[in-house]
Amino acid sequence: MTIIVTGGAGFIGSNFVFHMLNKYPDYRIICLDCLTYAGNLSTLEPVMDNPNFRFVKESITDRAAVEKLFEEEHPDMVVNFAAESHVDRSIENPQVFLDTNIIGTSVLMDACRKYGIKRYHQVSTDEVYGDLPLDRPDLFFTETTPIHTSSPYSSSKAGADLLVLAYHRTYGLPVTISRCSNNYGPYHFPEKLIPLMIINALHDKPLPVYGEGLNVRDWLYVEDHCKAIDLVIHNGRVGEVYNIGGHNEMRNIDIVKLICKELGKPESLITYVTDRKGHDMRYAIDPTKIHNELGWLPETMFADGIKKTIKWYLDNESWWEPIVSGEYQNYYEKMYANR
Ligand code: NAD
Ligand code: TDX
Repeated sequence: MTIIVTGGAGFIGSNFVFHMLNKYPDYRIICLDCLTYAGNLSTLEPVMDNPNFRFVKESITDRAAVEKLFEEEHPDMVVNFAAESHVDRSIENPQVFLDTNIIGTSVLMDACRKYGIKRYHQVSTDEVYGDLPLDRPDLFFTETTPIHTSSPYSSSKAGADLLVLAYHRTYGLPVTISRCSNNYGPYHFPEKLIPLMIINALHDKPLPVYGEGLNVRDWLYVEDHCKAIDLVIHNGRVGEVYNIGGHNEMRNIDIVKLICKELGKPESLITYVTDRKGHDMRYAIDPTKIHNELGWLPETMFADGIKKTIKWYLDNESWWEPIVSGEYQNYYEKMYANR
């Protein structure tokens, strides 16, 4: 089995590469990643010398490069993680989100049509369903909840999902889609809530909470997401969407307070800043379908996962320090200067 994993130098993709190489020693895993600001080759260092692993630095939007890779490797599957993934960046500059997330997806699927594929899997997000009101804790996203996006990021992901389903119906491409809630864990880029708060707290810097911090996210430990995708690509039904989430809803402010407590830092570091434009209030996944059909259940409780994650950031400063001290610093100044 040969699998192209796009975006494998990013947060979830790299965790998925490790999971697959560990679990299937006879699989060949090809990581296709153009290394944007969010891609980090040092993350993949532990597997670079593995004979079953190959890294290819190309963009999923580059048709010629993608076709060349298909000709060389004859993949059985493509699992597409490659994306622009940060909502705040999409509000500043939507264009690259459309290029990568929509056009890139179509380029990959065109290659799958041209060369043949057993499975094309699209890694999508619960954000395509929009948000839920805070006063209706009884409501959850199911696979039939209408697409109703809020940000350029989620709109680009929704556009890609619709294209994937259209390629299935029109061309019979054997596709699956998974829509997951917020992930956390090792190798999470420090522009996202949890790693940003951990690293700021370690530096005794202000902890910028958007609005009142009451927005709710449904957090899933990244390994549980990888296991779910593994099940979907092997046993999921072609043409189907699977929601992935762990009923682990938390308010942002409670997460930030928990991080302060775990690190022994004062809550006085918390600073309320101008809210994100179009900020989604609550995400909450109903994972009944993947549980009933594929037997998936999350294994890591948030209380344990957040401790493991904080410990990972404490133990792996050499991974995040170059990010925080380099170009990302310019981004940080720009995004938070006038908030
Ligand atoms: P990330 O930003 O950490 O990583 C994205 C990776 O894609 C990087 O390695 C980057 O270099 C690569 N990439 C970007 N543009 C590319 C291109 N044109 N060609 C090749 N590679 C390119 O993202 P992540 O958080 O790991 O998310 C991975 C996927 O999972 C995304 O599709 C995202 O929408 C989805 N998702 C993420 C979450 C979450 O909580 N992080 C939740 C649900 C779904
Ligand atoms: O500094 C911050 N302060 C803050 O209050 C940041 C970076 C975020 N927040 C809030 C905004 C959100 O309500 O925390 C919450 C989580 O924010 P992000 O980490 O940016 O994640 P989110 O916008 O929920 O999107 C994430 O989950 C779904 C991923 O980035 C997406 O790629 C995924 O599809």
